[in-house]
Amino acid sequence: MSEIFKNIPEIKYEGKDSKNPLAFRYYDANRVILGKKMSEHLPFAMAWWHNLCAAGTDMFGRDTADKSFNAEKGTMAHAKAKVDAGFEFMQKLGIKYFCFHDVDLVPEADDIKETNRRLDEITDYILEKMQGTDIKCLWGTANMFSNPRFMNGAGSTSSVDVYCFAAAQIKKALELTVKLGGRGYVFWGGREGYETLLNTDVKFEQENIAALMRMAVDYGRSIGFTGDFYIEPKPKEPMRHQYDFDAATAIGFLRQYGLDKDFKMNIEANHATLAGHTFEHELRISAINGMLGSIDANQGDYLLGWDTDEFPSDVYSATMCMLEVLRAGGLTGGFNFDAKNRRPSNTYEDMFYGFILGMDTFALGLINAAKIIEDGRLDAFVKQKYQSFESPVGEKIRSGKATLAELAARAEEMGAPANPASGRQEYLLGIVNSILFN
Ligand code: XUL
Ligand code: CO
Repeated sequence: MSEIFKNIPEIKYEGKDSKNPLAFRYYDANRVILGKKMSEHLPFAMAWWHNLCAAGTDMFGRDTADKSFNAEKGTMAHAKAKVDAGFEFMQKLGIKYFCFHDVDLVPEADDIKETNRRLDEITDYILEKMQGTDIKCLWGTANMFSNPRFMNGAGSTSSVDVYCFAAAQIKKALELTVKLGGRGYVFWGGREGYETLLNTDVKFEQENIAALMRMAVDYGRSIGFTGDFYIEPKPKEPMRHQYDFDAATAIGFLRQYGLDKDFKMNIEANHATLAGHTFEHELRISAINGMLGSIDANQGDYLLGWDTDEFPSDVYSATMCMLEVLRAGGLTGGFNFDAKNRRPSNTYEDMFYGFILGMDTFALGLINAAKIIEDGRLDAFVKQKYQSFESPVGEKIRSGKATLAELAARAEEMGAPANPASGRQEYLLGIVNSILFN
């Protein structure tokens, strides 16, 4: 098999002073931080769709990049060329995981039996390529949003036939995920939402989505899938209202339908900001509910109201993310670069620059977050902020033993309480800056 990225060497760590564009300045796989190697803290993944499929087409113009990898697009030869390109790419960067949608792997045929045959063939080929490497699948998923049949949704569709088709795709994608050793299985509800209540029965649709997820869990467990199912929340785009608006909404939904034991969140940075939250807010909400599973590592543009899927470069945001991840004890999933090059960044080198940028940004985030934890001032401040609850009445409240009447009696006896102590936000932000830019 011939090399595809001929001019690109293996990307190595060269340290912060390196001017070599094809080297890491901060991501040093073997460097130990808080007792674990960077590569263990940061299980990075390549998104098949952006990296090997998307070539720059947008609403106003066609492809700018060549992702044919020397094969004719739309053929199985091209599907295999993408596997070759993907493995060469991951190996040159030291990436150990990939994520896929069914239709990223092969061209979809008119007959699902033929599509599934193609999927069997390509995953046999991927398995072959995996041998002798330590590359594995992070998660798989079924694309239930691109084909026109899903215009009214998949689990939320008005057509029972489309619902069955979605079930067939999930069944196959689960089998492939198991075959490729996947850690997780994702539901991103791209079309699971609505444009107007005038034509929508929200309760009916949500019940059907939950039923489909329940069937997916039952089937997954029956074929030996022991990983996590994930919901990837997103508030809007493509739909005006999406049911998995944010982590809190998705967690409430999972609890309502008894799916919370099998599911966790796959939090995407750009989806968080579209929901009007910070990335770290979504991570915190997931973590405190025991549902922080995996991360789609990208970033949005604060000036634009849609999902731009940029490679992460915001070190501050990555630091806040890694603080949440470290405090949660790590991820059972990983960091999937659900990110694409900007349309004019259209060469093979740019594909590597995107990943080098993202990996270095998260390495810096990890280094900084570890320093913030070791410094201890932020944690100490938060602990001390709630200290008044360590009193006898505070402990009674915390252990659920207090009554409203008893607290009211205490308040009446006490008179007006003093204002709580300062929140010291500017002081704390200063600490973060001093640690980041020492
Ligand atoms: C879309 C998105 C998807 C999911 C997988 O915004 O993030 O690519 O990650 O379907
Ligand atoms: Co995503």
